[in-house]
This record gives sequence, C-alpha cells and structure tokens, in this order.
Amino acid sequence: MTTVFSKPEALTDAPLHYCPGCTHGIIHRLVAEAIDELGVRGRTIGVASVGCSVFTYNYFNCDMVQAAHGRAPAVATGVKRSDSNNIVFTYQGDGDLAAIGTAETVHSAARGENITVIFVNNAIYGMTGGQMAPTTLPGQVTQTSPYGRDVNTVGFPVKVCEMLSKVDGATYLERVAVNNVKNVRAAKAAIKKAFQNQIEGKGFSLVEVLSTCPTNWGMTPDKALTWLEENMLPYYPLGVYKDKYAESEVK
Ligand SMILES: Cc1ncc(C[n+]2csc(CCOP(=O)(O)OP(=O)(O)O)c2C)c(N)n1
Ligand code: SF4
Repeated sequence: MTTVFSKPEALTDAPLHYCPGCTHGIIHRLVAEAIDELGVRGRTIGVASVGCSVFTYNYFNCDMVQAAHGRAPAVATGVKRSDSNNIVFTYQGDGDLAAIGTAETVHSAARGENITVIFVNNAIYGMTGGQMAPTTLPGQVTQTSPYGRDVNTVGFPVKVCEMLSKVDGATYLERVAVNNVKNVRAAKAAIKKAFQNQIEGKGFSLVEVLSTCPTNWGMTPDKALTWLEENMLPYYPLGVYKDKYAESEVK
C-alpha cells in the first residue's frame, strides 16, 4: 500500500492542546516538515517561548529549551554559539516577540545571529485571554480595547518585518499566512528557506506567519480565516521584506 499522508517525524505523538481551528497546529506541521525534509532533526534544537505555544517542547520531536517570556532569541543565540553545528529555531507569538521580547528580536537580528525565528502573529495575546497586543489592528476589539484599538492613545501596530528590514544584520525576512492552501504552501517554502539559510550559514532569518485565534477573536474557525484575509492581509502585506543573498545575486 502506498502511504499518501503521514505525520512528520519531527512531531511527537502528543495531542496538541490548541483550540479547535487554531492555526498554530498548521504552523507546527510546516516547521516539522521542513526539519524532516532538510534531514537535520538530530542536530536541531528548538526554543519554546511563552504564550499558547509554550508547550512546543512537547510537540517537536527534537531537543527543546524553554525560554522566559520574550527571551527566546537570546537563548537561541547562546545555544547556537555554543556549537555552530546546531540548527536552532525559536517559535514565538506576537506578544512574546513584539512586546516583551522586542529588544531580543532587534538585537539578535542586528548581530546577524545565524538562527531561524518562527514568528506567529495572531494580532492578540492568546494564552492570557485576549488582551491587546502590539500587533492588534487599529479598531480591533480585544479584552483591553473594548471600543477598538485607538491609535491616538495606544499607538499603531508594530510591523515586525518592515521594522527589521532596516536592520543591517538581518538576512531574510518574509511574511506569510496560513488561511488557505495556496498561502500554506508559500508558508512552507518560506519556513524551509529560513532553515536552509541557517544550514548555509547565511545568518538571521525570520518568517512572520499570520495566524488565527478564533477563541479570543470570538469567531468560528471558518470566520476567523475570513477575518484574517479581510483584515490582516491588507494591514500586513505578504511578501519578502529582505533577502540579502537574493539582493546580491540581482546586483
Ligand atoms: C515575564 C512575563 N510577563 C507576562 C507573562 C504573561 N503572559 C503569558 S503568555 C503572554 C502573551 C502571549 O501572547 P502571544 O505571544 O501573542 O502568544 P499567543 O498566546 O497569542 O500564541 C503573556 C503576556 C509571563 N508569562 N511572563
Ligand atoms: S487561545 Fe487563540 S492562539 Fe491560543 S490556542 Fe486558542 S485559538 Fe490558538
């Protein structure tokens, strides 16, 4: 019999704890597929962050470390520098990476650390019950912005790929989404490239994945995918924000 579908080896058998329809699970699978296809599982070390994805250390079938809130790129820096043969990735939400962890994100990019950052942007603090995040859209209703995010009082969302594109040390920055099959395929290619870059010693790669939080957005999973498409994609355009090596190839 021909096997047409199987679980990546880089995922354990542990059942995921995510809410029904949450796209964290899709992103886990894409990361695991990339690790498998590149044949690096035996030397991969993941850094789990704090947020709904805190239990990634139970789900990825490779060595894992747990970082304090926002500190994953700093921990990844140490793990990578201790043995450059390690393939090191972080898996972080937007509250983790773009709020308490902004400094670690910017400085690891500025230092050009040879690590892979998987940044899951669902425009809200999921784990803690749906508070406004740095990435919450203007006008978006959350538990702490019941009348919608007012940019006049709390400022504008942080656009991480755009911001890091001005950081000289960053190598590869791409924003993708997992709201439909076409975008999932593109997300897989970007994630694989971010790992491939590290294998080739090219430096800091970050893939921002636009993701859903049906529970805290207060929507069905189906409606959440539509909401992402109609609201997040216009504000957070998909695409490659920096590819240092492609640029030098073009020149
Ligand atoms: C030092 C510290 N401050 C605050 C918290 C509370 N906290 C836990 S998860 C979280 C937000 C996580 O949101 P995000 O990174 O967007 O991930 P999501 O849950 O949406 O996937 C916060 C503020 C904490 N655990 N540690
Ligand atoms: S709270 Fe949101 S981000 Fe967290 S598991 Fe549920 S749907 Fe996913």
